[in-house]
Amino acid sequence: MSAPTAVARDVDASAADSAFLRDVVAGLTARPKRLPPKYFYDEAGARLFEAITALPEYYPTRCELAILRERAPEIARFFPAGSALIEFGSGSSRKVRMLLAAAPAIAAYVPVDISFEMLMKEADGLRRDHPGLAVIPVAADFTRPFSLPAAVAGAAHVGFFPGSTIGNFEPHEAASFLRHASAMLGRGAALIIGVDLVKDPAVLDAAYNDAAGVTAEFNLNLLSRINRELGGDFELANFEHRAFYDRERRRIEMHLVSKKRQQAKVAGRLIELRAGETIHTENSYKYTLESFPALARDAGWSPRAVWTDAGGNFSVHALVFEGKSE
Ligand code: AVJ
Repeated sequence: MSAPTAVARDVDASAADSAFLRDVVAGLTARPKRLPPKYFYDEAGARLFEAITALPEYYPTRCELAILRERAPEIARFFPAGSALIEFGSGSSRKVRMLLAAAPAIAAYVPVDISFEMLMKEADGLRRDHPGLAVIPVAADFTRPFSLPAAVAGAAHVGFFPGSTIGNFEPHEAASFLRHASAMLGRGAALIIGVDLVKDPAVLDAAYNDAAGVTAEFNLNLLSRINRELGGDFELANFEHRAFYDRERRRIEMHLVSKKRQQAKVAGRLIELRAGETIHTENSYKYTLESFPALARDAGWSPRAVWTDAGGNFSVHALVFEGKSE
């Protein structure tokens, strides 16, 4: 397969801008106030997230990388010769590189991400390091249905969704994402997916309340982004980061807490906050080695394998879509 250079750009810049504006206005005028976590990742946010992954308290990235490194040959058995690997929310290509190194049979790599700049940069590097691989980036919001490039229509499809990004979805949204993914990848497809595990709440707490304050900066950057891109006037010093584990819901919640009664303007709209009122910016659901496969099964996938790190902190699952007759 030759390496196409064309890029499918599902989200044009202005459509993406207006979705951001719409979601911000809807979230800040709702009760309780909320903002979707997918907007954390502008350029500054993506950089801050990379810094989070290197923090001593933030175990998920290190644990997942260890699993991928050690288990790549076993994972590679799910990649048929000539298959296309589709990564949802590719960001930096560190993780996929471990799979590509162990699976020379992969013919095409389709990274899907909202950050166009990141996609282009990473694609160049991968083409250089894997001259035989067709790298076909798609700039799209993978939380909504999008179409696969025509160039991989005939290939076997394997999805890759690392990082426990699925933890950002409500369980019912996670199930509908998995159903969309099976419809898009098609009968016989596999999905390799990283899922963070339920564990000692103190460990979870520390991972989202790091001593260096990088997670706080990452959370607050959402308000900076609103200021920059939507002409907001949030005073960052008037907000603080809060993250805690809810044992019943098995999720980390992140909030921005208003330190005092205040007002802010966003796109000409007045937003009022009480002292102590919070903006809920993220949920990060944790699963068990039973609860995630059960969710996947309900969404039509057959769990085939699961790998964890030595400490049992993180899991990587292999699911197969056998495609029941409709
Ligand atoms: C990228 C969604 C997996 O939930 O751990 C890290 C994002 N938020 N620190 C996570 C995040 C705060 C991360 N995910």
